[in-house]
Amino acid sequence: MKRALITGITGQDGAYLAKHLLNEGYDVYGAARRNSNYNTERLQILGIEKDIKIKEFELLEETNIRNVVESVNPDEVYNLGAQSFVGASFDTPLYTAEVTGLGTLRVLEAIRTISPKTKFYQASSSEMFGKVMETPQNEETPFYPRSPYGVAKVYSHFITMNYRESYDIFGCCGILFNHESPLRGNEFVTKKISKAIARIKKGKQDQLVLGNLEAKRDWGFAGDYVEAMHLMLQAKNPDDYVVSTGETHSVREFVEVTLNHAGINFEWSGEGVDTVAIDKDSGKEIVVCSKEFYRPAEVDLLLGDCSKATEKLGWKPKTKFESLAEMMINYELTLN
Ligand code: NAP
Ligand code: F7E
Repeated sequence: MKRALITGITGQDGAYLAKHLLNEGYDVYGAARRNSNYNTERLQILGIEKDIKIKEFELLEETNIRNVVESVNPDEVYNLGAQSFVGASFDTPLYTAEVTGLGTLRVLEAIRTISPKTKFYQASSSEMFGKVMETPQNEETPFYPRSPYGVAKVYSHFITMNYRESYDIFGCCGILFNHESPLRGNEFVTKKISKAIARIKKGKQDQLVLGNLEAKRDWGFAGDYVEAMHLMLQAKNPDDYVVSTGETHSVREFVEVTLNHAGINFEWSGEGVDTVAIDKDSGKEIVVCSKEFYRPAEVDLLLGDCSKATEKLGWKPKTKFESLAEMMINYELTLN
């Protein structure tokens, strides 16, 4: 039985990856921060909480990381732990660099010195492309990050490549484009939209306040993407791969599809920060914009080319944009 250690087990991807690895017959260890409690809500929702062995873990603590790697002695480490919210990284740039950047190095150093045969997956991000140098973006596209988060991920990406080239560590970077699900954190825009629109539909909330509606993202389903993470560590040689859907849609389109699925009759009015969506039945402004949710520097357009992952790993996205939005709003509508 193979042993996997997942950092960030309590996050969206940690939960889906753990479920996938359990299905593949793995012994799964979850590395999690303990505040007063472990936050195992997503593992509970997927019904796998009891199948995961939790290890107390903090990406800022070198000794703790070493102890966890030594005690688990994993065949594979998936480093998903990070301060992953781009917006917050502008307010906490040093903390983000420590966790999302140097945290990766701490894990790699533990592997290099304690268990160099352990395979390592790094959660790289399309945010590294930032102000994109070409479209679509692939593994050869130069990076131009636009946030402290993106910069920290570029560091983690290159340090993983460097440990592969310097010490022969089996390290792979998955350059994953945005991926969403009903388990997405509440602050990310797709979850914020689906949650608020379901509440508006049920009469529990009046308005949804957003930032830049024109930003475009290549949005896929997290459940599909964790399969690519696993496949990367099963390949003969370590390498880096883009994981994406090959479609791009704006935040505005996500709002539109979600309102349509919720059965809300609406029309847009105004431009830029003055844009509003009006409920045609009630005449109320149900979506408005505010500068509060704009970022100091924006990533305007992301569109991935995952042909290398398809060709070399046999991976393909299964869930399209509309089905993803439908899955998310349906989940929210069924909640109380
Ligand atoms: P997420 O839901 O925000 O989960 C992040 C995880 O990291 C949580 O389990 C969190 O634990 C943990 N964590 C945060 N700070 C930590 C620290 N100091 N020490 C140990 N653990 C810490 O993120 P996700 O969407 O699942 O994404 C997984 C990874 O992929 C992240 O590295 C993210 O940056 C990257 N990524 C995500 C996407 C995407 O679209 N989802 C795309 C590309 C790359 P708590 O529960 O204790 O906060
Ligand atoms: O924003 C715009 C915002 O926060 C998407 C992380 O998983 O994917 C994620 O980063 C877009 C941006 O995701 C609001 O300005 C408008 O253009 O959902 P998001 P993100 O920044 O793309 C990458 C690949 C990661 O690696 C990250 O970890 O939506 N937007 N209005 C808004 N965004 C938010 N959050 N809230 C708004 O009100």
